[in-house]
Amino acid sequence: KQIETSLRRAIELGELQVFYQPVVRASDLTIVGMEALVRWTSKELGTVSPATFVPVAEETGLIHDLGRFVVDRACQDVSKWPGLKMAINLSPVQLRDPDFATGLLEVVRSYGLDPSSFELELTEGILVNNPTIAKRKLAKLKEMGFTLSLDDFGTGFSSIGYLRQFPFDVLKVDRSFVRDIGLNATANALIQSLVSLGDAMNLSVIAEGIENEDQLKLLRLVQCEYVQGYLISRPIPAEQITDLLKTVG
Ligand code: G
Ligand code: G
Ligand code: MN
Ligand code: NA
Repeated sequence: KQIETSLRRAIELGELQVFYQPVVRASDLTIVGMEALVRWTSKELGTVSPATFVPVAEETGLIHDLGRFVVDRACQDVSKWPGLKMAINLSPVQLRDPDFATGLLEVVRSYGLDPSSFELELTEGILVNNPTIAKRKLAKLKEMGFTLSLDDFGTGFSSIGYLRQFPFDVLKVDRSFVRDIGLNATANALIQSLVSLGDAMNLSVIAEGIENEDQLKLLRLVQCEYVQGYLISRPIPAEQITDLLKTVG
């Protein structure tokens, strides 16, 4: 309740921030895009993790305003970095709004941007309740030109056959699989399988949460195309992304 009250005010006062974490090509580490991640430093509560306040926002309906804030910020910032793809996390609750897709398209256009600059990250949770409706909504977003990515891949319980019915473009392999790289042969084989699976389904694959060189080495070996993680960069404010782009060219 305390979180709800503070969060409501934080959204109104613009107390939230959006950080960005680069996504790079595994082979040469060139930056191809970034993921927008909301951050909150509350006057009363200090730093609150999105893992804590996003669920509260979902329960209270504040996620709609929060999501709108993130999209606005992401639009303003991506304009500074032409050619880079902006990934935005969507909550299933946002997608439940029947006007969500139309509204999102309007916002993106109002900044003079094209939907093809955006990748919408969804988790399997979005598919479980009403797959028929979910399929229709995803198809609509895709038709508008948004790229769709399946986040936290490998942690859900959907079958591969089931996932194939949805129009995803990108698989984001969950960081739990990356964390286990090098622990044993099974963990390495598993990562390889997930990357192959993405290839077989004609999807781009991004491995999340890479923290060390050994993980990067294995991901290159199994020809995972894109990676993201603390080894490359933590999520950072927009100004630091701009600096980073200057130094790497
Ligand atoms: O950035 P961090 O690892 O602390 O994020 C924790 C969780 O919060 C992750 O599951 C992430 O997807 C989620 N999250 C971060 N930013 C957003 C956002 O803007 N919208 C939604 N819906 N979830 C977010
Ligand atoms: O659920 P989602 O994949 O959107 O969550 C992304 C979260 O993962 C963000 O909160 C981000 O801060 C976190 N993250 C990004 N890179 C790393 C990493 O290398 N290690 C760990 N432990 N977390 C990471
Ligand atoms: Mn994500
Ligand atoms: Na993830």
